Amino acid sequence: MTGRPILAVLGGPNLNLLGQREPALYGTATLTDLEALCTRVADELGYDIDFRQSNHEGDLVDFVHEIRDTASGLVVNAAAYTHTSIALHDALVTVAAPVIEVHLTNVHAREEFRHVSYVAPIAAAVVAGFGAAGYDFALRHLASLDTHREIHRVHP
Ligand code: CA2
Repeated sequence: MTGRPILAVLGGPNLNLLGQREPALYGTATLTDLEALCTRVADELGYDIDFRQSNHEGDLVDFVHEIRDTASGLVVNAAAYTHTSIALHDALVTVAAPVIEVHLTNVHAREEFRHVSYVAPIAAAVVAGFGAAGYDFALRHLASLDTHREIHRVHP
């Protein structure tokens, strides 16, 4: 492999509004802040980040296809599509690397329709309710699951 291995982060609909609306629920960090956090953590762990967000279900499916054979791990916050998308579920099944489902909020303490997840059955772990810190935890866990990690690392 040339260059550093990649951890992918996928965000679903309305996450582009982070920091602009509903700060009491979703916090004050913007999507750009979240990307910066993920980039910093991944860099510390010896990875590059491929960070994407889309409001469109098919785009999310296409992104999963793009990274399914190349990423060393995937963090996915599919937002509302978590609770509805069989198409995204079917795409995530094909990802070779571990997938971690992340939610900023504790979806289990919210409306009942948010208790259902089509992502969770294929996820190695689920993180909910830790805000932006959940992305930090998820990336570190993905790195710990990466059996090629010692080969990737340039510095001990
Ligand atoms: O808690 C999470 O991370 C969610 O995935 C966020 C989704 C929601 O549909 C899920 O049930 C749980 C919502 C995405 C963010 O939507 C915003 C709406 C307005 C302002 C800021 C963000």
